[in-house]
Amino acid sequence: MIEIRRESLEVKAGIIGTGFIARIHARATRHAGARLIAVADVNEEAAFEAGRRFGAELAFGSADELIESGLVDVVHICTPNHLHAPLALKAMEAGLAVICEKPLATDAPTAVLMAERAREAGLVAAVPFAYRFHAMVREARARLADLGRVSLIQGSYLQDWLLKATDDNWRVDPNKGGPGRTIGDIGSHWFDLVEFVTGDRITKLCAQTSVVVTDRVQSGHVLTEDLATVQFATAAGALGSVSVSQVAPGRKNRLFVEISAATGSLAFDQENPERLWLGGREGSQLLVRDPIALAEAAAPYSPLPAGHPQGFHDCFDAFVADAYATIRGEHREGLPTFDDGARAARLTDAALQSVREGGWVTC
Ligand code: SOE
Repeated sequence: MIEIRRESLEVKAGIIGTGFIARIHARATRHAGARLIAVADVNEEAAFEAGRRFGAELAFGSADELIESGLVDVVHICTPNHLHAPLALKAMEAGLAVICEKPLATDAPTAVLMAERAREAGLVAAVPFAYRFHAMVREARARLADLGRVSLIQGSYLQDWLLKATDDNWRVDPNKGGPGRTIGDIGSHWFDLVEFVTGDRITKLCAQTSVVVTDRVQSGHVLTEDLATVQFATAAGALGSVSVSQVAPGRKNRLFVEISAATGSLAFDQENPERLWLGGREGSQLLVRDPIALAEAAAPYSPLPAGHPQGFHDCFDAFVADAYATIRGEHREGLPTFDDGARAARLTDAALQSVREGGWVTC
């Protein structure tokens, strides 16, 4: 018999926040073999209820108590956006690794400062651009490297959960969500994915935004955009465009990216993540996820055998597992860090500047 000494493997995690995404984080901590020590919320009762549901050991009535408890190695920040920066900075001051939801901050300079602090302190600081962890996204990244010069990058990220005037959320309020709602909340995922898969950088963009539901029953007059269209150009000379919307009837969480390169095209659809479209002049095919057919870089993100569909939970679990492996000192390719969070915040700021001033903005 060999004893498995869990203490040496276990990351001790705390979660700040109790909503939908906090639950996803909690599940991923357990999947990664971590100990979920505590959940914190301004409402102690809510922390207690969520803590019980998530399988945590303790509940705190404030984030500060958790950060200062000395009981955790890492905090997951799953609060409304305006609290990301103060809480992440405080946690890093306390020497903790941080996993902070996107957008990292509600403006780019603050996000850059957070990334600097993480680097100076030598702490693991990650942002859940979790869609990077779909096996077929890794496959697209590996294949694109052999397809020659990228000419066109296009797609969309469409949802409908804010379609009606009766739909509401703290994200609608610029004081809590930040000035760029749809761009920061979901456009950030799209931009991150495109820069990750292509290894290229958007260098200038031109954006338009629209508030479609001008007045909402709860939050009243709306100031943040329901949808945006963004045109852009990249350092390597590709052109692109993306539409993002939270008021597109029937679209729930459809992040779609299509990339045309010299000798082939690729298309990934987050709602259909088991397949990758491989476009070719001499014929196109749909590649179905199968660990034995995947690139070396993609196979580790395909834990289930072919025919056993993977999805959102799997990519989120893989993100958290890689973040924890990095905390243990291992290297994981493609972990989205605070630098990537700051990059997405910069693109959001550039899009808003473009709308304000009209025309192209370098970024
Ligand atoms: C709501 O738009 C939301 O939950 C985003 O905040 C997430 O980042 C995205 O993954 C799904 O949609």
